[in-house]
Amino acid sequence: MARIVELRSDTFTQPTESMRKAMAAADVGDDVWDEDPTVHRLQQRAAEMVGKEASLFVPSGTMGNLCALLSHTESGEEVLLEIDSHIFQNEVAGASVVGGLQLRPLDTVDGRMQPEQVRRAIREPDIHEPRTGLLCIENTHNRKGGICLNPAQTAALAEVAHAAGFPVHLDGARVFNAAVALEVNVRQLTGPVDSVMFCLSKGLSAPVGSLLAGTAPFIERARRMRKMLGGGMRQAGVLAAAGLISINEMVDRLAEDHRNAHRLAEGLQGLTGVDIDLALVETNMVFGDCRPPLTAREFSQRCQEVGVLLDLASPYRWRMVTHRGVSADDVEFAIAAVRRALDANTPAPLRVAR
Ligand code: TLP
Repeated sequence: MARIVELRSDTFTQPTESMRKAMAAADVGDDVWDEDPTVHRLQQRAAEMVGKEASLFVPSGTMGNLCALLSHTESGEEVLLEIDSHIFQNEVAGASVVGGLQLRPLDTVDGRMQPEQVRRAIREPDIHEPRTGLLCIENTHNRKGGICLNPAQTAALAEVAHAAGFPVHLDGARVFNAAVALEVNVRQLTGPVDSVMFCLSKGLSAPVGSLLAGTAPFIERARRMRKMLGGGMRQAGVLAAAGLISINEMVDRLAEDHRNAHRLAEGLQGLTGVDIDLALVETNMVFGDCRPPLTAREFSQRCQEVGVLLDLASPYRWRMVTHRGVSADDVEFAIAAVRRALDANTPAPLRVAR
């Protein structure tokens, strides 16, 4: 079979052999009745790792974020968040549809909202206006390149929200990537916020699932929201068993994905028609911009023909994501293949000039 390097997302990671064994052997119960011992172990361990009182196993990051938003707010409130955040761009407006929430996007260059920018966006009490009910932050920030918020930046944003009397939710789908890249304990990134969602099914390689963590009363509310959304699972311990391996054994190896992403970006620099900013590669993502008229779709097609799969971010922007299923050797293969593919084609701008 021809070689394929899967760079579309770290969601493509396959469970490890040890995960499959643990799943087969898991002790299970009915988790809607809160009686699954393996889910309990996962929730306890997850809460401990991120320094919160309790946590809840949910089927996806999207549901974890939505449970958090619904549990923190009342219908009609406004949620402050970054314009390219996953909650604003990629969650099908669930917060508005289900929660009756108004999402207020704040524009940034690199995904890092500034404390003063957030302060200015907070509403004064006024009968005409929605109340500001929540601030959401994202770490790592996906669409802005997998960039990290450090502990000081996280604390400064949380301080603004808390001073105004509303909570902060962290979309930490890849917060362990941030902790590894910054070389800090993940609690330094989760400590300042009121709730955090993180995913098991991305770089941490579990087949399914995310966790939402916060105070015990908050998690009780979130449990009701999960049920309302249809996310109450029964013998979910078969999934939680894999998740325990994710958080216990798969975190440190994320550094390898980060090294591979850096090498990939370095190797692809200087390609005809494609711009990559190496300085923006902080974790496991590489974003690139095609110079018109070369489109990201056309670039992606050329890459696919040589066995390299990537994700489209916008008409001229694409994303490559490294993960456990991509070795250092795969990265070298991908660099050489993409270079060959672009060289073999007359660069798009020249073709137009002719
Ligand atoms: N991100 C996916 C796609 O939906 C874009 C990916 O391939 O990167 N928060 C962040 C920051 C995410 O990147 C994602 C998934 C989620 C939440 C949602 O997680 P799931 O896919 O489990 O619902």
